[in-house]
Amino acid sequence: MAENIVILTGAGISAESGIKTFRAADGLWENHRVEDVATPEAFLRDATLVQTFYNKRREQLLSGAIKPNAAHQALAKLEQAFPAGQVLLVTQNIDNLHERAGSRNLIHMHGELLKGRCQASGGLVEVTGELTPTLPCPLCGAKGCLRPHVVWFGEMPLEMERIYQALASCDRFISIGTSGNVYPAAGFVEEANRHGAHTVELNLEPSQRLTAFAEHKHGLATELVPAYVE
Ligand code: BJW
Repeated sequence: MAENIVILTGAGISAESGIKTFRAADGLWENHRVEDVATPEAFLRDATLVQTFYNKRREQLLSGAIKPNAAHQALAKLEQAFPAGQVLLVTQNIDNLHERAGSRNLIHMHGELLKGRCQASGGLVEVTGELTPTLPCPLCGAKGCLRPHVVWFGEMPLEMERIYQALASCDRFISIGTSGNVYPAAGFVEEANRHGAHTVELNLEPSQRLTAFAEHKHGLATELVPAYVE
């Protein structure tokens, strides 16, 4: 098939692997809305609270209980079935389940939980333990300089130029497991439509952006995704 495909994934694809989504009724984190924790202002106000939020999620991801599911695996297989570069996977998720399933042409537009960023140099380091406000940064030596390598509200998501280039030349855009609440990702469907792509939503329930998609199917990612891509 001579097709260029862009796939956008959100928290819903990792839900059946045991990672909570953000906006489900029980998606609150110790009574905080993600909008109140995932901001640079929250980090300035209370770095310990924000670091603890990410430390707990990192610990869960590394616990061994969280594994890629059939939806992650189906997307990795899809990429392998196409010539290199024709399938681009853009994830809003900061977990590492797509790469563990075997996806390689992958952009983490909201960052990665297993990386820390030096606030002085912008350099990245692998993180497999806890970040704390007193931990010395291995890059610059300053205490508490490392922040989670994640994109908070008000910050620019990563690799946007590459994503918009891919959207401009794709034949098919598939959005999986995302509520369509958070921009710029929620606007990718319009961008793909504008360039003539066929647009598809696969989600548990109709998303905020439902009417923008040419096709939509609703149900569990582990059932919908393998059935759609295989
Ligand atoms: C299943 C399932 C199963 C469940 N199977 N499905 C108005 C217009 C445009 C923009 C804005 C605006 N007002 C404000 C903004 C900007 C803001 C924004 O969008 N705010 C909205 C709240 C309105 N956006 C930003 O600030 C972004 N940056 C930006 O715009 O920069 C521009 C800029 C310009 C100039 C200067 C500077 C900047 C940055 C957004 C960063 C988002 N970060 C987070 C946290 C990242 C780290 C972390 O993980 O902690 O990213 S917030 C959180 O939401 C996380 C997610 O990636 C993101 C999206 O959530 P997602 O994945 O959709 O999850 P849910 O829970 O919402 O939905 C899950 C879905 O799955 C549901 O629909 C379920 O039904 C489904 N599901 N189980 C299939 N088994």
